[in-house]
Amino acid sequence: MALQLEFGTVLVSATHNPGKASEIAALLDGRFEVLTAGALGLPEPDEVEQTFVGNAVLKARAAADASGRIAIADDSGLAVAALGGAPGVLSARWAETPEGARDFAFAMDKVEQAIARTGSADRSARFHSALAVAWPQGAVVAVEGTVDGTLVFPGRGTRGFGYDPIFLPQGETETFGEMDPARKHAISHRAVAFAKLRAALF
Ligand code: ITT
Repeated sequence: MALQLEFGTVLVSATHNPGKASEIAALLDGRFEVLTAGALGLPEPDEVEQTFVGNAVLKARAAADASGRIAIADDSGLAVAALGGAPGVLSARWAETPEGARDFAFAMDKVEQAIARTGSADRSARFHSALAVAWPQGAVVAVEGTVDGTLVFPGRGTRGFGYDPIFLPQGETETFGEMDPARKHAISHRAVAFAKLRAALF
């Protein structure tokens, strides 16, 4: 039987990241009734996989099995060419300060300093988003989207979240931190992944 998502289905959004949660809600665009993992009090599983798809599947599976409902999860991050793809799946971890807080100004500085240490002039980077939909105790479907761009230092703009201020997508004049959210939703790694998911499931 083909896996399908009917409009109006109740979906659990497995993310605990508010920036991502609002982007996923915008992409789902009122088609589904969305419950959040936070509101349901679901635990955050350890992200132990080495790939975006592996971690997205792990998070969707955990949320679906714990809630008994179909769940959608995103695992994403920034891969910097001069750093051999880092921070990659560790993008959230690079934002952890010695005091245990999450601080993306700190993470963006860390990226800038790490690139400077390589001596490379290459500022190219790629955002990845893997989206996974899991049925409780059942199937899972995963897709991945990417967007290429250039890093700019210092970062620009206060919109979006995470590494958005330093990411200038190819062919654009504004960073993800500057551009209208609707524009980001049209071209982002998450939008590319979502289009694949829609083709597979809706
Ligand atoms: P969940 O696991 O609860 O979904 P998380 O923030 O821990 O939330 P990830 O492990 O996937 O999620 O971490 C990815 C990090 O990469 C995330 O914290 C962001 O800072 C960054 N990131 C992902 N997508 C981004 C985007 O569209 N714009 C800017 N930064 C992004």
